[in-house]
Amino acid sequence: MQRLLVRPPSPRLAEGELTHLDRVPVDAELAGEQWERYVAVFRERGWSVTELPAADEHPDGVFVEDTVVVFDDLAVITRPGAASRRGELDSVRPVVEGLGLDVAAIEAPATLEGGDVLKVGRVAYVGRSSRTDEAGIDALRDLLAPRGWQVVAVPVTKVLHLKSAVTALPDGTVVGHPPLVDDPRVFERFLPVPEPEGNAVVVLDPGTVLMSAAAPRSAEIFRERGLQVVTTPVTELEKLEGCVTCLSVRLR
Ligand code: CIR
Repeated sequence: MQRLLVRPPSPRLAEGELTHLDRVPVDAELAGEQWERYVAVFRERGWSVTELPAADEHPDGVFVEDTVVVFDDLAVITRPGAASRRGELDSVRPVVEGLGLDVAAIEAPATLEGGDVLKVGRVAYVGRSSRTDEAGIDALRDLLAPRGWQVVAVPVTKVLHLKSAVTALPDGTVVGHPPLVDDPRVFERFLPVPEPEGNAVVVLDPGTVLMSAAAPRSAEIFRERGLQVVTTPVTELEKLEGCVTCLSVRLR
């Protein structure tokens, strides 16, 4: 069964962390509507949705992808590099344990955020970013090597997370907007897209991807490759350096 983990946006979303973008006004009500529409895309396709308890005191709590990464039956609770985000973990662990997964954690002082982890086949590309450090990458490698995963560290200096720069299509082709990608040559296959919001795709099924409504030319490129493309507006989340991937954890 396909399961989605999400958390509703906090009314304090506008106070979330910003690293590469300037703060602009955020419409919290519109953010809530956009989040509902995002979740509905999955529900309509038969995904089971597990809602984490609201954590309104954590402005960035909606970006749940950063707090847990799942590899087969193993859930790795992360340790965010942003100290303001560590309190989000308290409500993640019990929910993940309730799903019957093995649970491991990145331990202090190492840091790792899920937005830095891009899975392509049995390879986990991990961004060495302002949020994920070498110790976090090593800890993930120690957890994953016995389970047949390869961990490949890649530099991230131009955006917040690795997945703010690149994600992968169902066939494993990595897509990204070149000005935001440190080194596209680390990926076996790389497809450039013309819009910054076009780099973020969520695989809904082997023939369908979900992406931001803000990247119509990138969507057209994916359609020309034979993919169905579902788009949804996430403007208010993009203002906080979020995107379609970071709003959920997908369990398949
Ligand atoms: C942060 O800076 O932590 C949030 N404002 C945005 C997190 C986005 N997460 C992601 O791309 N995985």
